Amino acid sequence: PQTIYLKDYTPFGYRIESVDLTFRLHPTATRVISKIVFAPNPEATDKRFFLHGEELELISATVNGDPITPRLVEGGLEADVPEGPFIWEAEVEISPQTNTALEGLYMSNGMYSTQCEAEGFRKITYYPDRPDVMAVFTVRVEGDLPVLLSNGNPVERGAGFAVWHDPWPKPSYLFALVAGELINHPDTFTTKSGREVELNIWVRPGDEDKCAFGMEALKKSMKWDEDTYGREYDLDIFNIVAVDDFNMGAMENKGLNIFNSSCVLTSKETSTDANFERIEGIIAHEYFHNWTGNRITCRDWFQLCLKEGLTVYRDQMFSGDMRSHAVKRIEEVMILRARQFREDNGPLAHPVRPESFVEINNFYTATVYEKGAEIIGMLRRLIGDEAYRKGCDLYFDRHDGQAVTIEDWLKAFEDATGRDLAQFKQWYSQAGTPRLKMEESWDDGTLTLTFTQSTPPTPGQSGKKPQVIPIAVGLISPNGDEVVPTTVLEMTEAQQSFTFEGLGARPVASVLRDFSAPVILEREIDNDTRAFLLAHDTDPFQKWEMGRALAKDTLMSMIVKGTKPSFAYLDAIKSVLVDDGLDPAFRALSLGLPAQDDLAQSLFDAGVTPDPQRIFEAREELRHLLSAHLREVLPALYKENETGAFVPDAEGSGKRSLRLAVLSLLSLRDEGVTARALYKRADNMTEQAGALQALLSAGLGTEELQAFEAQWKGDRLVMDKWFTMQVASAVPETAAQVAETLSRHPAFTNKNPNRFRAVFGALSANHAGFHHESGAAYRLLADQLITLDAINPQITARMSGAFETWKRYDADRQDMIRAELERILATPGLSRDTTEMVSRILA
Ligand code: BAL
Ligand code: ZN
Repeated sequence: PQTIYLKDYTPFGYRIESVDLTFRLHPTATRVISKIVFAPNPEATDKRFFLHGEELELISATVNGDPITPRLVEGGLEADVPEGPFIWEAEVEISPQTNTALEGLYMSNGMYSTQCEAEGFRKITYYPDRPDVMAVFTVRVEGDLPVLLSNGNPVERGAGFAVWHDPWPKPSYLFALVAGELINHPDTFTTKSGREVELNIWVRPGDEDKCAFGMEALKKSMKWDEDTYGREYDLDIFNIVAVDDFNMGAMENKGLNIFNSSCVLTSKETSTDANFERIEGIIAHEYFHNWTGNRITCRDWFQLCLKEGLTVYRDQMFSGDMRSHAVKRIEEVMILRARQFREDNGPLAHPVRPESFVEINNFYTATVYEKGAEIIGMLRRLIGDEAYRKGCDLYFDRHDGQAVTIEDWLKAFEDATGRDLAQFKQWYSQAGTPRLKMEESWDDGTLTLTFTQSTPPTPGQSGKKPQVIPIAVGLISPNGDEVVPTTVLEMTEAQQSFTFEGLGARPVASVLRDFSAPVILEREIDNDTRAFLLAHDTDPFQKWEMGRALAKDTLMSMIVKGTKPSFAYLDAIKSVLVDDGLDPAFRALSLGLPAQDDLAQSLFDAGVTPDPQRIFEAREELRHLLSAHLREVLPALYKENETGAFVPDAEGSGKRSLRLAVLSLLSLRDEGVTARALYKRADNMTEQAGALQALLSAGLGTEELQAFEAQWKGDRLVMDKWFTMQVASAVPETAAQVAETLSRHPAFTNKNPNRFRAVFGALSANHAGFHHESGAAYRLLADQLITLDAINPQITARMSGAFETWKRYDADRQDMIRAELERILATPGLSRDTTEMVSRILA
């Protein structure tokens, strides 16, 4: 397969003045008729007329009405065209029914749906399928179905057809079409300039009572973007559609967002608090793309973080405003460390703006999304809120309607602030997580903090340069008072010292508050100091971080030295847990233990080969000890945090998360009596699934698992939870067997990405089960990926990331994983997606 390089970018030789598409829908023989007005692009030197096209049957083509025979070449066609403007017309045939890759136009449960980002439009018709070619589309959809949707505003509707016109120029990856028997949940929103917008959430019949929360989230998002960024919606209508078979979470097509049904449908009976929170964030994310992605898009796919990092940052701020910034930040950092730091530590590490790719679908990564968002957060922290808004406004004014680059984004901030961002820009080009070492010295009222930064080598990048690192610091005096409030230190050199003068007694430094930069902080700190900060820090993130560090230190000593957990940790956690002044959601997060995967990486970093079984056992041992140490407070906490009627807001979900964390520990002591009672009584999925999980993690719950299946066998989304819970809670020696058995369950299918992930995503996330010494899970996953690749390359490639950490483990495990990766790679006809991923992991 061909490698594409950022440095090779050249503009397309033609501009598009208009696109007219007609779709004659048929499950196996859809006709797509295109009429495109091209004109030479004066900014381009390469005038080759090449249109992308894959898996298309060309029926006919004309230029200015004259039939032509284009040259079919790899990945598309070429034709000789006139020097001036001309009209290209073509008719192709495609087969949505057999499109199991879920890219282009496909069918899901009898409805037609599209997914074009990144390069799916070329499976619909011949077109310059690149984001820098923006055009105005008119689309006629013909089909004997009640609902026929496309982008933009509705123009005409008749028996068996509908016409849509999108007045805003857009790249082909934002094209969308949906057709089927759908029911809408309607509403309206009046924009700040007084325009009324029709809003619809379209779902399959039977799901119409699961749209109300999503609709509220959409309206809140629209209002928030007006209030916070001054950005208003720009069409007469905004449609959201729920689709069961969907590779991603959702897609921001202009005026017609398409969602994985798991990311939009809610009801208290079927969705957990975590689902509600995530759905609110995803609806906001896709809506926010209207400005950050759609009106201003990416020049090429190397700039993906331009829209994704920024839009993730925007949805994070929105969720913080809707709920709790403190809790949200802790959750973000947990995700960043679990996914992005993991990626940065292994063979798949890449810069936020990669320099080359074989298959762009492989770069929708935690690095592009989550680290991309962290960069925006650092920029804002360095320049301040006002300058951030000024820079954003300039960016929107300057580039509306354009396809741009990271350079354009940063230039807007340089011009708005007068600041040089040349060094800051390295965050986009340098891969790897910086290590930030801190040393302290105290001299007669002056505290000096000396920081040294270094970034380990990553594939293709050996020598790393110093980055700009905003380090938020506060100082706490020995009596627990904050003597220096949060101050942002701006580090730019490899080593740098900062002093705080005029201090009375030697304070304790609270460093990297609010996780002000995506780095790994290394400092000499004992458990008493951690416990002190856990008790006194005013920064919620650092407070949580200290509890987490205590837990990690405790577990690491248990694993490496076989020690018993320290009372420092157990007592400190107890104090947090019973502190009524703290948010219950925060207390629940503090009770959580570091993940096994996180411990494995920390052991590896400390020069110890991680033993997955030992990690699992130590964590279980600590859970039992916590349960014993907290036995007097658990029943009361369980009782106090009962909520009344279910409301999926921050307050209710916070109390339920604490209550369920407590229940999980209680279940280790009361043989599941409390959890069984909750299971029977629960009127919402948060508590029903939470009770079942508590039982399963105590080795109980067989009957409830059966009852759950009987109750929910008709609900695909709830059944995904049923599949996941069993694999996630399986003990190491049975995890592969449980997943294998479930893969033969009549409700299992590898054609539905949610269901495949429910079983095999859960298997790779069950650390000790996946890495069991038998190698059974490695073999099972490889078997499944080999089969899935012929069906859905995107999901196969993504799931192969389960093996990315293989070099952490012992020689036997490495040999077994290498053999499975080589077996996958040797599969005849393996997709470009999977070939690239597996090759990178093996390299
Ligand atoms: N653009 C792909 C889906 C998303 O990030 O919104
Ligand atoms: Zn996005």
